[in-house]
Amino acid sequence: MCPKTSKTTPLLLIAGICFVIVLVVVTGITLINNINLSNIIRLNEKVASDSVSNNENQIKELNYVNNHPRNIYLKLNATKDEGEEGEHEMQREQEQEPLELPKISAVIGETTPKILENQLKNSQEIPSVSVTRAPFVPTSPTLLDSPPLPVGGVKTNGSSGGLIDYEKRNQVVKMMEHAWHNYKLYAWGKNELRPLSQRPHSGSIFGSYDLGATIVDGLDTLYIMGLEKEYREGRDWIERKFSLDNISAELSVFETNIRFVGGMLTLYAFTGDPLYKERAQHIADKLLPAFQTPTGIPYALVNTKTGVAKNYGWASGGSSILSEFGTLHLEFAYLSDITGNPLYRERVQTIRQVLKEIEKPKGLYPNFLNPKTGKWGQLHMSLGALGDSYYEYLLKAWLQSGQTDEEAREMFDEAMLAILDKMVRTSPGGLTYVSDLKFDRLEHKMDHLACFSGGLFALGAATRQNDYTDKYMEVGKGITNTCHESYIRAPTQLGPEAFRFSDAVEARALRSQEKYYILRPETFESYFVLWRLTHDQKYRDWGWEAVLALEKHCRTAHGYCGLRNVYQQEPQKDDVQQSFFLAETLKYLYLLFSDDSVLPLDEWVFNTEAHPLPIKGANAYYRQAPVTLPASNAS
Ligand code: DMJ
Repeated sequence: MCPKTSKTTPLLLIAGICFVIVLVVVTGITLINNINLSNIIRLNEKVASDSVSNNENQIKELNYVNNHPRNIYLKLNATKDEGEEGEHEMQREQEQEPLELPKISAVIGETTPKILENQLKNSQEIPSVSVTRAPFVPTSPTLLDSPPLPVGGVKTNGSSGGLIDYEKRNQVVKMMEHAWHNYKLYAWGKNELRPLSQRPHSGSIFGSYDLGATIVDGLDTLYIMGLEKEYREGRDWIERKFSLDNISAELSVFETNIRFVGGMLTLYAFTGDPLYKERAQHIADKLLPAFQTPTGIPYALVNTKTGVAKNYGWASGGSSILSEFGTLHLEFAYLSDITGNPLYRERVQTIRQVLKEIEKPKGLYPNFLNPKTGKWGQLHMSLGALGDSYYEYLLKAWLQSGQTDEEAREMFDEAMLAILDKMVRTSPGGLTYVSDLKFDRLEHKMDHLACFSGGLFALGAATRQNDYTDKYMEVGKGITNTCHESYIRAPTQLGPEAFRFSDAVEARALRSQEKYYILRPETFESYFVLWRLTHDQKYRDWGWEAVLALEKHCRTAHGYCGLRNVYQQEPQKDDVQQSFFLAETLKYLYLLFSDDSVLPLDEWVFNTEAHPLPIKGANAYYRQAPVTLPASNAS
């Protein structure tokens, strides 16, 4: 027995091991498949359950169609126009431009509209598409008890302003649907989407928590585009899931303000839905501890649970950053007005006073300021990264106030004149650009971020007639043209993160870390503003070139990605669909092909994340509340 047993034992052992290996492999494969599958199923179920909403609430709280700005305009006009004629006008308008909810668009080549398909074949050629006259929509709702319109609103010239380019605008709507549906499928409730890997992206700017950044940032774009079903899903998620209570996230005060507070405020202005006002205040309250500094200049980061705030280690000896603490004014001022609590406005007014009184080297604002000492850090100045939206908010605070905040306009003009003198230059090839300034040395480089300033200069020119008006407009057009050049000098027709000017190159990135494009909106923002102000067809043509380039290079089967190098014919994609692609890029492109009555510039002012806020005294959506709460020193 013994010898027999000893012979068969190794065979049995080998057979046993083989069996176990096969079992492990088969189980593993099954598990992986199940995990992938169950992830998708779970996400779908989550989306579905998050979206289930009680019908009664929907009707009571959303009243989407009735509250849509376009329909309020129509209603107000119908009442104003008396009797049957007004009603017929309203009916005709609705017939001409139905609130169509197109189906999710598929990958290029499957359901791409003919117009786009043809043009993708030859993206240099901009075809002349017949442009239909837009239905008449009054641009100013009845102002009820509001004061009269301030003198000197945004003026437009030209005669083609009332036109919608339906085909191109519809294409932008389809892009929005593609971006949204894929976010919904693979990253619902998370911050952003990774389209290539079909999973969520957790960008560090949102901390490590699931704050639904794409939902909050993109929701007003859905609303403006009339994508009602998607809008409702987002609104329901905010109601059910969005809260900063009981989490210990370290949030960027700036990013949280422009995307989350800004997004909620716009939604409140559009709908009057108290949910958004409550959430905007909830978020802003979590940011308040960051303002507890000796100067009142806030820190960059704040912990939502402990209230502990701090600055970035890399920012010039513990400094706060100009573009961050200087880009809170619009949201905080408006929040005070709709809540009746002056505290928020007081906080940003303190920042304003510090910046007004401090000595400015050569009239310029350095990018870094120490919140403890109130002294400037490194003397680096920029209209791009670290500086940009501070200048934007000076002009826009004045506009938002109905042009009564004269201090803001003065500070804007002083700053822009210094920038014109010390930082704006013309290249040998005749391109206007804004350099960075480091101590006394010009760095002949312009960030993509600074491309918003084309629109900013033009908006400054259009809203006040003074000695600088012509210069502002000339520079605004020049910068916008230069940014367009930075796009068309790249084979992808999309612009790099930064571009340089030297004897050898113009409007071109030189360093590898400057060659990427992350779906940024700034150039299109300037096309939109310049289009509204001049009605020069070239801005729409440039915008359409961009749509074609985005479709060709950035679109994937599961959303939109940035590119690692715009100078390659077939660039690698970065696998991130930024929330600002939905909030800004697609919104500005949509508005570029809309007529002027959609968010007219003398009634709405866009925050730096493209969330439109109403202008006081000029816009019935301002929804000012009576002052009820005393300001408090505590935060
Ligand atoms: C956005 O978050 C805002 O436009 C901000 O002002 C700058 N950066 C991004 C878009 O590029």
